[in-house]
Amino acid sequence: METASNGTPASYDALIVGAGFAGLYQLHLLRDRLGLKTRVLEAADGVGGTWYWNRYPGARCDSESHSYRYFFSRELHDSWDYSERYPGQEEIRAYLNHVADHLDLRRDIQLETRVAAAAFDEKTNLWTVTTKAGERLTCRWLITAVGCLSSANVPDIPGLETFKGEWRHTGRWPHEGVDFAGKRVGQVGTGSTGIQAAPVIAETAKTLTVFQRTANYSVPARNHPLSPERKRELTERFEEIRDLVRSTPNAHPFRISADKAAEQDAETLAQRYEKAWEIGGLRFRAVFGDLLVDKGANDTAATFLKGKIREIVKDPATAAVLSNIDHPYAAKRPPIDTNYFDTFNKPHVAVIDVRADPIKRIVPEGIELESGKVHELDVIVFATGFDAMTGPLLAIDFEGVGGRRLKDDWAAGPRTWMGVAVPGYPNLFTVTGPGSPSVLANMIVPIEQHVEWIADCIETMRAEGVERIEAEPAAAEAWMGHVNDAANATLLPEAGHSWYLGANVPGKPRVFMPYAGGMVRFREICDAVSAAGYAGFARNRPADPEAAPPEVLTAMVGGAETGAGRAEALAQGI
Ligand code: N01
Repeated sequence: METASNGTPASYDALIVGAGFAGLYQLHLLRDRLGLKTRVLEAADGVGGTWYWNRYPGARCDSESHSYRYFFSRELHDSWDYSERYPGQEEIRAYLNHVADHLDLRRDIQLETRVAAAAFDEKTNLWTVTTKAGERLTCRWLITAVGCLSSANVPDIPGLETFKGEWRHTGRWPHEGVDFAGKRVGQVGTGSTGIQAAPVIAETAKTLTVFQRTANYSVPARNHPLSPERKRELTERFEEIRDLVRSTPNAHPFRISADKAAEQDAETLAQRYEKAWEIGGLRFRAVFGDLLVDKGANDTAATFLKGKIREIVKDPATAAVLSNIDHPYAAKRPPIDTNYFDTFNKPHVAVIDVRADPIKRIVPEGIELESGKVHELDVIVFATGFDAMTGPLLAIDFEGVGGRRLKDDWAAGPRTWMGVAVPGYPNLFTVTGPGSPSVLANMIVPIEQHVEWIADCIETMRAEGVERIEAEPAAAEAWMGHVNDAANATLLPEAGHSWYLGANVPGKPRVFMPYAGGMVRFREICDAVSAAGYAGFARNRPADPEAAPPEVLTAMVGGAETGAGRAEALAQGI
């Protein structure tokens, strides 16, 4: 590999930050299809992105394995089999290592390289990227593939530094694992991660105490090994599965029913929910089409799921704490589990309601609550989530035109054009940035779509001699307005403590960040924008603060039209 020498930054056509699903595919397209001199900069010492870092007990993907893989190449597809209905962390990491080898990507990936800053030079239209180690590299095109959930959120609880035991965050889990045998373990957090981790931690811990602030729904995953016949069938049906995930709003390999819960009688509801519970997984969400737009409809699912908790958990007081859920089903990302609620039937497992008696501080012996009660612990596991979507981008000090800083520009919330471009930061592309469907969809599908759209855009700019492309401010304004409308047409904002809104990080602006209008609609909008000559982008000139929002967007998302029909259409992504 080339390195900087004599103080002159090494120069590239394109630099990509991150070697997860997005970064690997972006490298392949830019290097192997466009012929660009490209390098990936990755903080970790291996590829895998989120699947490199999240090695906590029970880490497994909630998307089914036949949909959680690249679809751009039949040959690549046929070179790999997953072994279970849902792929585990180790297996996904092995898959991504396989991809890196299969496509000969490693020679252009620079590991153990954390990007600290990036500055755009208006004279040359080049970015200069500075790594934490002080290396400088320049490029024309800068692509962030940093993931949505990669900045660990360790809560600022006073006294953590005094704790005598060991503490860990699930998103920064040590490679050698954590030995819970004979230990008193406290777990803070009951999101998707905590719900996966608790049953596995309980297998070896002496005691497990789960500190729950917000009770959560969960549906059994019903994971199982895939038989050789099933694997063969999934390989043979590649095209069908690919077309299905690309044609459904949430990019999962199943369709959302058009039936409405609100129109069913009690018996039908019970039958349909019971069947969906038996099938398990995120498919539960798709059993009726109105669950996320109609509170009455949602209540029927919520009542069923709370009833299941009370059925499974034997101790009524424990069941009451676990089922005391304050938000509509799936308004927060719905977890799926393996034996989560049943774990609380074990005599050495307990749940503590820290909304009723909040965590006051951490003391050398463990966790102290406001009531003065101290839970003595040897290990604390923080399953407390991430500074989602904006966190990984703001961890880089981006300097755009005229010395502007991204952290200032986004002080009141992120501003992007379609989640992929930011006004004031030319030639920067953000794969699954804020305003993209990303986390509301099966991530692989938006990732492939963004990466391909970005490669097509760069290819077109090069063919047309464009050295600078920048989102117009009005396009970003209009887009964020549409992102907001799409969220407000659903019940999603009703979970006021959700990370979709940034509410889990104290001081973070409350802005609904992912695009809830659906992956199908999103793809159509992106395609229309490029077909219209990259509408909403200034090319070879500074952005125009007076420019109108792109007509193509206004035409596709409508004006001030409101009402149930529009709400339902906007909510098709859920
Ligand atoms: O994080 P979360 P996560 N005191 O933010 C609690 C993806 N994922 O890591 O709700 C006490 O959802 C917090 O409580 P509250 C998936 O998209 C995917 O679980 O803020 N508690 C909550 O219970 C998911 O949504 C997969 O009141 C505190 C928990 O910690 C996303 O990652 C698997 C606290 C955090 O839940 C994030 O999930 C796992 C405090 N100070 C995750 N601070 C797969 O598909 C926070 N909490 C594999």
